[in-house]
Amino acid sequence: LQLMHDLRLAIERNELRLHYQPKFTAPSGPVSGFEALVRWERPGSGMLSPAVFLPLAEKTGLILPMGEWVLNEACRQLSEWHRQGHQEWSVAVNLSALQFEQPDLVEKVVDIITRHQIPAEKLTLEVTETTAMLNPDVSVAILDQLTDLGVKASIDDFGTGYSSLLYLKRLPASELKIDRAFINELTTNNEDASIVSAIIALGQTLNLKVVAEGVETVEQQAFLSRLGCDTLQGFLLGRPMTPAQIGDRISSDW
Ligand code: G
Ligand code: G
Ligand code: NA
Ligand code: MN
Repeated sequence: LQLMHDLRLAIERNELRLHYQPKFTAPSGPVSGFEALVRWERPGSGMLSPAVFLPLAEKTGLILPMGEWVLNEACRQLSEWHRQGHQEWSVAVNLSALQFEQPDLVEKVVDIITRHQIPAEKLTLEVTETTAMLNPDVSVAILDQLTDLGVKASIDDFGTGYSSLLYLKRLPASELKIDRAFINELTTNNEDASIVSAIIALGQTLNLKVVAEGVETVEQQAFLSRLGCDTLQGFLLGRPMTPAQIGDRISSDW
């Protein structure tokens, strides 16, 4: 309960932070963009992971103001990177189910990309497969509106939900993100290898870019690239980091 009280104040007290994890064009770059991942710098508790506070934020509805803060801050950061010359970079923001179905989502997105003057196609909204399939007809309608703006949609944690392929075909998404669970043992488990190659083939058939998350070894990197996976993300290539750390990487190896 104290946590809930503090979380309510975290936004106005400016205690939320975004870390950014790079996404690389397979096999080995360049960086195509970053996924924004929220953290809470709670006084006395250090940097809290979203695993600790997101469930509470969702249950209490605090995810709505928090999610709006995340979207705005990620777009602000992207506009800064664009001004620094990285116009090819995009940013991806995770949306919870409640956020995805809030009636004024599209209005808020328009507002924020206009405020920061970022090209709509440089913003990706990640929704999990489970969220997208909760109310598939509603999801199609929301994604249609976002796609009309030029914003991209990514189906996150793909393979862990219950997708109807009929709906997947109708969903105006531009990206499938293969869940980390299938990447872990990709190079040692034949079943995982088959599933991953089937997802990549499905993505190609449906004209979706395929992203693999949780890439931790060079063997996984090579395997995924050989199968035609478009984008790689994971600790091997880059951990979630602060904008300052990203600045250091730019001047050394990106
Ligand atoms: O960032 P990891 O570093 O710990 O993230 C843990 C989980 O929290 C992941 O499932 C991630 O998708 C989710 N997450 C991180 N940031 C956000 C956010 O801003 N909004 C939502 N809805 N989920 C997020
Ligand atoms: O998919 P989600 O949005 O659920 O993923 C974000 C979470 O994944 C964050 O907690 C991030 O720290 C974690 N993550 C990112 N790359 C890797 C990786 O290579 N290995 C593992 N185990 N976790 C990762
Ligand atoms: Na995600
Ligand atoms: Mn994921």
